Amino acid sequence: MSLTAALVERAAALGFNRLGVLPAGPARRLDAYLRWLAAGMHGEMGYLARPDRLARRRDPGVILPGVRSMVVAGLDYYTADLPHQLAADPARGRFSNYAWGVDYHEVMTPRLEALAAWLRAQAGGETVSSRVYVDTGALLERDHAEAAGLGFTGKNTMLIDPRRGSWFFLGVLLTTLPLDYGLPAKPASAVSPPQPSCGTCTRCLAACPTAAFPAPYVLDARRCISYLTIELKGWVPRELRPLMGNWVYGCDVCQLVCPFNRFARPVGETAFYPMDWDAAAPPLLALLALDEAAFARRYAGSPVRRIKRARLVRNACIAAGNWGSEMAAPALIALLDDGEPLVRGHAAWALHRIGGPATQAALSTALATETDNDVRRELAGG
Ligand code: B12
Ligand code: SF4
Ligand code: SF4
Repeated sequence: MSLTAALVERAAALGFNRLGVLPAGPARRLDAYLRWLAAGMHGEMGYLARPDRLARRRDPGVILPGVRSMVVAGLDYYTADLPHQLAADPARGRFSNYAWGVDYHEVMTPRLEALAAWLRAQAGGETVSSRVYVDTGALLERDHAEAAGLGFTGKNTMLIDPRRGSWFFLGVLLTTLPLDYGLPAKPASAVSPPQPSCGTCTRCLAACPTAAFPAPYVLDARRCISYLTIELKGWVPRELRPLMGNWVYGCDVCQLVCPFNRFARPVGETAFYPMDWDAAAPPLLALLALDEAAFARRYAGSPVRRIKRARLVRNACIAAGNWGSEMAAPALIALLDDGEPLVRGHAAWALHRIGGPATQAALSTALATETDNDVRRELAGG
């Protein structure tokens, strides 16, 4: 058996659902990436535009001198559909599927490292260097994954496996070893419409709650709920808050509507299953009541811990404002005294949405003592 065929078997034994191998080189659609950056669509994710990172995206040899091959692995995470009555319940906050269980970085990275160690061991006495990345590398993972034959790029910018949909993570292993390349990387000019493709479908573009797609295959991250709830550290633009519904961590709408995801099968990987439905869509009142200790306990090992308590409660305040129920008012009024201005300000916004004499009185009382100008603006409703 060739080394590459054995590698594919080894990856499957480690639990990966798909694997592709290609010669190391720049991403084929680097131009699209540069246009995206030039338009500012990366928002505050400044690391994506750093010149040293761009140099790496142009040439993976900057990341790993002497790199010959890229191994791209996919790991499925679809477990189940959230029952409709929970998904549509505005009293609950929704978490994106990928955050229902254990942090995928912690599941995938050790497996990629094990794959790299196995490859090194196969090389006999030869010195082999390698690097593994899940998300964090200066690499356009979806572009390389498409070139490696793992799927096609959808109009929602997701990499889609035509047989199983898009509910899978990607990871990349760079190695100085030469391998057999079943699907050689093609120059950008050769990327005529990939087969299969979205065809005439435009469901994701129409369904996006914040109209984040200025064109097919282009996502303006600044409008994407995933960016707003996870990556954006500060104030969520006021005009977007009403459009965010009850999403409090990520968003799955452009995948949920995609017909290719009808083919998704629940994974055997237990790490990605939610403990219970409250892990996927907890009551907003429970999220609003989280203090630092409860947050740390509840989200240990979950990707959610990355955004820390203040950002999650900020997101829950927005969802509570969209719920608009007086039932949320006492918890939101209590948050007007929170230590974090971000939380106080978004709680004030939610209380304005709820309205009523009691909330008005609480907002006026808080305004009398509030010193932070951003929070004062929210309390005043301006
Ligand atoms: C920054 C980032 C984000 C940003 C920006 C997303 C975006 N679409 O650009 C935000 C925070 C919004 C985000 C959201 C999500 N992300 Co994200 N994200 C990343 C990250 C770190 C970089 C992506 C990037 O460089 N974007 C810049 C754009 C320009 O590049 P691109 O997305 O690859 O877009 C390509 C296409 O648009 C294509 N293209 C352009 N024009 C044309 C024209 C045609 C005809 C065609 C065919 C293609 C095409 O070329 C572009 C360049 O390759 C990657 C990990 C990585 N290192 O690659 C994960 C990654 C893309 N994210 C991932 C996931 C799971 C998500 C979410 C589903 C999470 C969630 N549920 O909230 C959402 C999905 C939103 C969406 N529809 O993309 C997975 C995707 C797996 C997959 N099967 O595709 C990745 C690969 C992480 C991982 N390791 O698994 N993400
Ligand atoms: S993840 Fe949600 S907000 Fe972001 S592009 Fe998809 S549908 Fe729009
Ligand atoms: S919903 Fe339709 S247009 Fe969007 S990615 Fe899926 S197939 Fe393509």
